Amino acid sequence: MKNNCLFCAIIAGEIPSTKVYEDENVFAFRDINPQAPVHVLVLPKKHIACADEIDAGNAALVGNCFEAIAKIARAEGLKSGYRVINNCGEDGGQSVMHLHFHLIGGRKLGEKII
Ligand code: DGP
Repeated sequence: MKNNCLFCAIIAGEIPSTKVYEDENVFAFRDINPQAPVHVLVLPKKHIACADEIDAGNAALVGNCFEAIAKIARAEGLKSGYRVINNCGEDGGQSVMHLHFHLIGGRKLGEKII
């Protein structure tokens, strides 16, 4: 756990959240400002600041996150698809510096950057 990290505090239960999934390595909760009917943040419990810090020593946790994403998507009934987004760093628009994946779905998603 990193001091002054909002998402570490949420994982520790110090700040309330609407949890949708938890296992040994992964925590997931509903975004406070949902952009779609389903908008869940999926993150490794271990503090990794951003995608730029992924390396051979922690990459398995990213795989764990994507395993969780598939489970959550099924549990949320996202049968016809969804989008997974990661914002990295200042230019990428990341506002909370604890690696997280936005799982968004529940409606036909509009504009795509790519
Ligand atoms: P990003 O901009 O990619 O770093 O996404 C951060 C997301 O975190 C943003 O969509 C809003 C969400 N968020 C920020 N603070 C809180 C909070 O206290 N609780 C919850 N549930 N979500 C939060």
